[in-house]
Amino acid sequence: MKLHSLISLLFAALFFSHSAAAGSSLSFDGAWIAEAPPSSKVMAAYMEINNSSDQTVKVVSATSESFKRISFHQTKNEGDMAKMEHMSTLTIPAKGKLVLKAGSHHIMLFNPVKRLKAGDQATLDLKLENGDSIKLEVPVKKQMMDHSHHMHH
Ligand SMILES: [Cu+2]
Repeated sequence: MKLHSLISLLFAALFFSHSAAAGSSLSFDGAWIAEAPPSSKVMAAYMEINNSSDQTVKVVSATSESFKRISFHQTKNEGDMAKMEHMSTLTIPAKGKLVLKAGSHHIMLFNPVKRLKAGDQATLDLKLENGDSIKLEVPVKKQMMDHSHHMHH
């Protein structure tokens, strides 16, 4: 990692340590990444995103040094089958919130660069439609037993 990116990472970590993005109306509560079995090529991130502004805010992409690829999904139930649908954006309504949780909207994290276990952290870079970007430090936690498991293959 180059020094300037390290510095900006540290700066962002300080700046966003209260989970509020400067210049943005979004706040992030209870963000976590579910620990996955060692063989797993995919993990999921959950959080609640609140939008205090009068305008809809869209997250258009996400990247991380910890994962090769990130996309946004929504789980839909069709009979007994839970199907994941790709979403091009995470859309947070004006004066509203978007809840990312198991069985619903989530951030899908593909191909971890190294195994992430409970207690580890990953940095997610979220890019907004207006060009702003937000860095989130997200802790990895053990998945609760009652969470439906991700079927991705
Ligand atoms: Cu998914």
